[in-house]
Amino acid sequence: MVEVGREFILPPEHRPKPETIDADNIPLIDLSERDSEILAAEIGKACKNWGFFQVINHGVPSKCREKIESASRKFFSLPKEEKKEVSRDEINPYGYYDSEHTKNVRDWKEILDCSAQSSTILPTSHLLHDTELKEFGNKWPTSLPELREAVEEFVVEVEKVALKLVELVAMSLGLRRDRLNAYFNDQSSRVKLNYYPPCPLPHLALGTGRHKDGGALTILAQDSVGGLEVKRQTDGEWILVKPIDDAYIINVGDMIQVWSNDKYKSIEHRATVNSEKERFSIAFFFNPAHYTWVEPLDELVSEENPPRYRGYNWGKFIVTRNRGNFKKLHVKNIQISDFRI
Ligand SMILES: O=C(O)CCC(=O)C(=O)O
Repeated sequence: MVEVGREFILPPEHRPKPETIDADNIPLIDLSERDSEILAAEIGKACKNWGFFQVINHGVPSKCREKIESASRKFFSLPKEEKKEVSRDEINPYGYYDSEHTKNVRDWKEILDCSAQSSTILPTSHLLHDTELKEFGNKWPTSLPELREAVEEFVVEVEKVALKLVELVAMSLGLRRDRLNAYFNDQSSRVKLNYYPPCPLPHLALGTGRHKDGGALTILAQDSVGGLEVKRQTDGEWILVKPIDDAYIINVGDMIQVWSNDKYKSIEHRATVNSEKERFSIAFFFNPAHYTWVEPLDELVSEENPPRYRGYNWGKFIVTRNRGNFKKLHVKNIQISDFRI
């Protein structure tokens, strides 16, 4: 039997409950609706009430999804030494890793992080006075060329959905449709393949600990096993996101929370594990360029509604967050609430 080390064990208040409560699913939005005003209103409502929704008829070909899901399964079933040949490290955030931490507790999972572009420029240090930048590329396993192909094809498709969603979010906030587009010209978007092996003590550990996403928005493909839970805003209960075939789960990231000056909230979520089945998910984090200065948008603040956040640099934010994912630190992970005025 596989041992669950102490580093995986959560404090009692953050352990998953044995039973999930019976609740409606998060909102489901059909992206084939042609009237963009109607769509924007639906999306605005979902962002406000849940910070999460699922989309169908999104335009990502199912073949593309099947290809990346199959390549991901093959990758994680490679021998450990082969996966370790493409490991990430403390500075380069792209590659394989089996010891990711969330809020200083180890997650029960293995991951492969990929730059969505052929390479991404990021700061090399979280320290504010250190201005060095470096271009980081992907590492691919030589025995699985289809993985690179699958990730690259997936990015092309999913990025179209991300841009469409960002435009609809802008419209829903009463902004020009393309108001947010330029932030993504030199994007630092990332694809993360998650593999959650069966866990003998699923009530004591999590596959991904509770967290909020730091970027603009996230697009997630989960398999049919299920495990993603979202914190319901009305009562703080953890709600299971029931898998829907070929749907994608969308969530508002911290950046939209800040841009919208709290009109939309980035919501805590987590992934539970189970003792019988392995689970896979694929996340696309839609992130802007490292040099992006994030602050409430001018159009959305006023004398009556003053900015609720001080501005911050995205590159430093994400590099600080990545540091906390890499290993257990003895300081609290950086949070958007640290920038609250
Ligand atoms: O696997 C999931 O359902 C959630 C994954 C997640 O939240 C993440 O990778 O940040």
